[in-house]
Amino acid sequence: VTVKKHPQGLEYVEVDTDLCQARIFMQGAQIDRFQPKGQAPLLWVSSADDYQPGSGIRGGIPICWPWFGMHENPQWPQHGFARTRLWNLDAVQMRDQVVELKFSLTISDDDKQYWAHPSRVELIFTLSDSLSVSLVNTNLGDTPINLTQALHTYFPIEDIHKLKASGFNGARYIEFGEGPYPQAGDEVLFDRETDRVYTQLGDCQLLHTPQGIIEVRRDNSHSAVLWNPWIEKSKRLSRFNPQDYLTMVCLEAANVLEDRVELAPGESHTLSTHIRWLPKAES
Ligand code: TA6
Repeated sequence: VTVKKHPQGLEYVEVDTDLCQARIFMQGAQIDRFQPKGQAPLLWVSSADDYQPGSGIRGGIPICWPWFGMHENPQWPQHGFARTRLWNLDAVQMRDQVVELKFSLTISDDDKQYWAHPSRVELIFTLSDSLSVSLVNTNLGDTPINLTQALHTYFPIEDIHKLKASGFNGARYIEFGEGPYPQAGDEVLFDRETDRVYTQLGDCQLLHTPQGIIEVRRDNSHSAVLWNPWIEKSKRLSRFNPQDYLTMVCLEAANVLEDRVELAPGESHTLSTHIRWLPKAES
């Protein structure tokens, strides 16, 4: 585990063990690389990203906190402010080639316009041949805290036309922020812009690619976002190539809508996502 500086100035922690390679930037505590040894990368990053400080990296796992999406105040940044702030690296532990990194964000005075609650927010990465990320909120004040959040994970897939996502049975979803909350089927195929917020969602979804399955599990989350910008929106996105939509999909562990986080004084909440690769059984 070493701390390095990217040519564009951002500092990052590099992990290289017998089990995996990974890279996590101090800005946003944003992981942009995770690759189990001998396997393909499990996170996607756009080659159009210039790693300029001040905006989240287009890929890996940007943190949406302390709100998901647009705030009711349209002047406030989409997906909150945590992903553009410098987080502190508080602890590094390694046991049997498994690395755990703990980051925390201190709310600075100019953030108090957005977030005036005495609280602690931490991000814990557990890196082995799979990837676990936990977002821990603790209410240190004497008034209730109410927030929405997401681990906005970008996954690499070979071809969006061949991707099947499954595990949505029984959930309800809204598309592009509008109702009417249709009941979801188990599987999703992609042939257009997809921007769905699922609620009442089971804790495991699968991304079926020709080479194998990416398994995505969530703890303490009953909501998730499934997103592919498709052709037109791809042209409007920053740090994104027009063809990028063909090889990526976002499946985001979330606490949004009625699944938002409400913390009484002294209470904590941990949102986790667990990502692992299941190779196609050697046929
Ligand atoms: O999670 C889906 C989404 O809300 C999309 O609507 C799109 O805005 C995406 O997030 C990316 O947002 P960003 O602010 O990172 O460009």
